[in-house]
Amino acid sequence: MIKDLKISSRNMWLGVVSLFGFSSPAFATSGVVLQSSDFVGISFWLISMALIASTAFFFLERDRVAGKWKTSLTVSGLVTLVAAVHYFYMRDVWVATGSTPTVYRYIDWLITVPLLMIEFYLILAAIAKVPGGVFWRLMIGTLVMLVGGYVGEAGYVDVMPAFIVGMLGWFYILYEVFAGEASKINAAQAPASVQSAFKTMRLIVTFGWAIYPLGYYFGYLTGQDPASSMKSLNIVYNLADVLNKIAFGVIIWSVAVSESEKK
Ligand SMILES: *C/C=C(C)/C=C/C=C(C)/C=C/C1=C(C)CCCC1(C)C
Repeated sequence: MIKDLKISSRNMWLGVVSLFGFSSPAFATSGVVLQSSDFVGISFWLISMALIASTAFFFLERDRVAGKWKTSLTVSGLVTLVAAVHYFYMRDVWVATGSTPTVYRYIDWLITVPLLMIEFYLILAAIAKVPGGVFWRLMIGTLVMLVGGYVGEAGYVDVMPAFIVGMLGWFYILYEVFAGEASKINAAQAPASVQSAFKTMRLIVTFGWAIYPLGYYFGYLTGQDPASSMKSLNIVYNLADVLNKIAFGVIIWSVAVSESEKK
């Protein structure tokens, strides 16, 4: 009896679908529809759908990989799921009011960025013994980066000093994955496929993540008029999310599949 309650990937996915099914009517209440000229709004729509599809994909593909990789795929699916729900709200704010959904954006990042950092830890933990300090240092870097960004974008602190604090948090993460303990464990103990995934993941954290401070720069630091700078800000953040949430998950999926099929 009890063992029938075991949660399979398929049941997990059915749960998610029903969640979306029940909650979606609530999002159509603003009364304003998407305009064909609203390219930022269109990007919110496209990406919210891509995030749902990715969530289904990562959860279903759990069945295909070896046990020690399943958590990594679950976490990838959670990242895209949490982001999808936030995109529904952000999309409505943008389409209905034309204003930047800063609070939803940062609540999303506050959950998804730590989950992405956990992925680094998990892919190493699948193949080696990793001290907890690695995990905490990645978390501290994340918090400094996001709190810096938020107090700047929400107007609590001048945009420039807030930006600098955020950059320092990001550099600290880069230090950990390129020169710190995480990178040493990877170089010393990981099999070739994990090493190459780790390297690709850290390139994403370097170049993919660099798109966000660029978005902030175009949004707040160029002195353009706010109507057009808010368009650039949102389109840049949206495109960055495709790479850093969906592509990042696909990389993990591909190493998990290739390591699982190895005999
Ligand atoms: C899924 C969401 C992700 C991966 C978000 C990442 C966000 C960043 C890397 C943000 C970085 C920022 C700085 C490095 C400086 C300050 C401004 C931020 C917060 C945009």
